[in-house]
Amino acid sequence: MADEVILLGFWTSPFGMRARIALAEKGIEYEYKEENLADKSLLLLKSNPIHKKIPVLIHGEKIICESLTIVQYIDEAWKGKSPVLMPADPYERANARFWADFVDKKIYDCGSRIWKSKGEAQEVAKKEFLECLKLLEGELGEKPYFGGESFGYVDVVFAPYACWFHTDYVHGNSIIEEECPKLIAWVKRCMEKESVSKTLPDPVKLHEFVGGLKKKYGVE
Ligand code: GS8
Repeated sequence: MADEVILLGFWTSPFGMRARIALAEKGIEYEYKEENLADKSLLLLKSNPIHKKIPVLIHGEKIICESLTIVQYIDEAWKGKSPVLMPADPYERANARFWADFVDKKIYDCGSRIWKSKGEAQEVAKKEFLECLKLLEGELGEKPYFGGESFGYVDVVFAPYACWFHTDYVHGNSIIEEECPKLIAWVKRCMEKESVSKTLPDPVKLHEFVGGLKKKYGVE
């Protein structure tokens, strides 16, 4: 019998969504356990004692933490299952890891700073966010996906942020559509994939959730 697969996640987490998209792409059956991050389960605390964060992938006796590591693990542990997410060529693999790291270092941070701030600070964060998107659009170029002809590792890593682009807490206008049309076309292409559309939360619910956080942080 195949080892049981369990994923610990939280619905608004782009990190958890990466793991879900990768599992869906590979067609792997798993049990999804939604965590209450305000009252973490013993399973989460025991399986990720270092960071105590989701996502955590449990594959039989094996525990894998950190979303980028999880996506690469899924690709390698189920190597025989298509699609293969990582490029075969070492240089292309290095490039994919570079852009995944860029998404990780810049997008979450800038995006969060937009809703956590007001006034001038918020304008600075919005500008920075747009600059990051433009750089990503440059890397995408004329390709349909970051992975080239097919949806790959960087697509899995970046696609969870697609639900942020159309919400007012990020921009409040259509500036991203005007400035990054190729990226928006990529978002639409990703959303046509079931692995993405079934994983990403409803933007309206996400908006409400962020509204609640803004109140909590006193930035409304
Ligand atoms: C980040 C995971 C993370 O921040 C990854 O997996 O890539 N580098 C990690 N998880 C958050 C939820 S998303 O905001 C989390 O679990 N937070 C709980 C906490 O900080 O207590």
